Amino acid sequence: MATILDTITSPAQLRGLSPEQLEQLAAEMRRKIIQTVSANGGHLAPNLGTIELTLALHLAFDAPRDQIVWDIGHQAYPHKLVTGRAAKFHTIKQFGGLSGYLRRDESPYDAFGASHASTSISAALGMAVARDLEGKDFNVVAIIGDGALTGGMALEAINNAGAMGHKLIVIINDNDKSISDNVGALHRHLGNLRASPRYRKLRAAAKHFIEDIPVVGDLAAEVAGRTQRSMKEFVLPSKSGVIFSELGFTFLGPFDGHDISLMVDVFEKAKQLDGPIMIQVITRKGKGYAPAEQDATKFHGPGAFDPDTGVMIKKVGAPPTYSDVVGDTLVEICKRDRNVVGITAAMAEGTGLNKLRAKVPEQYFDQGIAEQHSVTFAAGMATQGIIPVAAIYSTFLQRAYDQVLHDVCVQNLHVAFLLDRAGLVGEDGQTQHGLFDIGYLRPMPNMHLMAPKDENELRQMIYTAIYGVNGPVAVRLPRGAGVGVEMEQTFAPLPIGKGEILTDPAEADRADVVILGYGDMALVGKKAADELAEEGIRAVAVNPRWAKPLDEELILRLARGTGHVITIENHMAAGGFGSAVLELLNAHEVLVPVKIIGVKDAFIEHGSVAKLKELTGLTAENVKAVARRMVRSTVRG
Ligand SMILES: Cc1ncc(C[n+]2csc(CCOP(=O)(O)OP(=O)(O)O)c2C)c(N)n1
Repeated sequence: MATILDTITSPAQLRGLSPEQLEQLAAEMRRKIIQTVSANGGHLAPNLGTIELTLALHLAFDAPRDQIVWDIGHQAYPHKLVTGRAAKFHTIKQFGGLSGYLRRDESPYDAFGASHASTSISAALGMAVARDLEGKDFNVVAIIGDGALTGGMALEAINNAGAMGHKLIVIINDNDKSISDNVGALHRHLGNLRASPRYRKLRAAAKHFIEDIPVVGDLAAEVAGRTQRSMKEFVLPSKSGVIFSELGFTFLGPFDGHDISLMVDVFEKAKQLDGPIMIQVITRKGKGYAPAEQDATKFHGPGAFDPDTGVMIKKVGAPPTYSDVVGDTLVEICKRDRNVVGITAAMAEGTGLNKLRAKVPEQYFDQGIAEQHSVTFAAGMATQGIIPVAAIYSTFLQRAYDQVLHDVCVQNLHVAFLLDRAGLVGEDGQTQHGLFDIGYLRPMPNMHLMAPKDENELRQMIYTAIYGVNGPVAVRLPRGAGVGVEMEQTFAPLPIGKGEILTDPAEADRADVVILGYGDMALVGKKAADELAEEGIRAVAVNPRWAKPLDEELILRLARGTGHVITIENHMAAGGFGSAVLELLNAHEVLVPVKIIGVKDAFIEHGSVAKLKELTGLTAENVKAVARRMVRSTVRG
């Protein structure tokens, strides 16, 4: 049977629906999101919480003329569903399909692209100021979660917007959660606003208040006639006691973010007010799907699951993930050494640090979605003799470039970074691939860089980063499961700047080509070398372990001996491991052909990691093809 959702190709159509039809549409959207995410994986709980908010936004505002700016965009599936993308929704996050986030090149309704947190208010303020400069007249609305509000950029933008005074509507989608429980004093403040007796009193007085708010036309009377439930949710714009009011915003709320007509009234009212306006709406993460309501953290961004039971579909017997190894190793080390601490920027589950939170909570710190602060906080701890281990996704550490450089590296402080999700991450696409970290960290003096070939080596590298290095050090690790090797029980620090030969070392100096596969590409290089041997091409495969310092002695020797060098890395070709090798050969005037295999100068789309590796040439097949081309004329034996 055709659904209402099937008929919606533009948000303007929503205005023709009755309140009952809107409720039905919300239910259909919920079903669609649960069905799709249970099959594809994706963000679930955040999207189930924003369905009514989205409908109200598109009823009250006239997108794409009015600019609707979602922070992060992981909660914008409902927005996709009502902006002409319902028919393609089943392709979300799949190769060639819809993005899991918002993109200006995907839809005119996506006013600003994102996936990294806390950008919405800055972007919206920029739009509002541009609008006023050009003498135009449209609304700009930013929707930001209480979690994303912990990011420094959001606070910088509020500071700026409150003083500039331009008309701008900021909606706080307050569900009391980040991925884990939210943290911070501002979060406590929002909680107090929700609970304060002052607001309860104001709710009771809402009727008078609504009549008093100056609005255009007959809206006040119409609003006053609505149900008691809607009425009591209205509260006065506060003049004091609310931090955002003190900073120059008109503050409205809190309101029930699942009450469509109430929110439409509030947004209509906000349209009539001047200057920066902030509206707190309360939503429930996972709304309408019991397993997600009960465990919003688990259902924040699940893989495939059974929609009837909420049970995750897991591969049985899969090796531990690299993040699991981070968590287990840190627990082991922190238990025996009170000087070591783990730091996360709101990514306890993603980085494995939730294990540390559970087992050694006094040596665990969640600083919120605040990578810059987390890094300098770590630097401060390091000045006092603590060894901080900051576990941050490669893509999110991009935020803290200067903090790593200025606060950690210049002062040569011993901070260990564990860069999770380094390399291609797959379905999260463009903005989330960890393809830039070697490039941004390698030029920094004092920095040490490592990447493991497997999960056991990761364990030893974490130990080495903590006890074997005295200064800034970063270990990059890929997304997902390890390769299934045996885990050594004892720790042994790895020598700094020393790689290992993976093929027969006795044959290394007689080889035709050396393949240097960095990190998770080491075993790809080894596979290629083994298969090339069957074709009569002698290749020596090396696991370099370190991108900085390089194993200069080994690389120079093998480059000179073989006369052909191939490097491969799960990273941009520009500025990465291969570039380091080229710089080394250049410095020593070793003029041999070098082929760097890495990601070319483009942002990589979403799709499975395997598919993306194939597309970018990060495969043994490609290494073999390159090796054949390079050494064909010199094959011996
Ligand atoms: C800079 C940055 N760090 C970390 C993340 C990972 N991340 C994605 S969603 C999320 C939680 C956001 O919480 P909130 O804004 O409250 O939205 P909710 O999911 O609760 O709706 C985090 C930490 C990110 N997107 N960007």
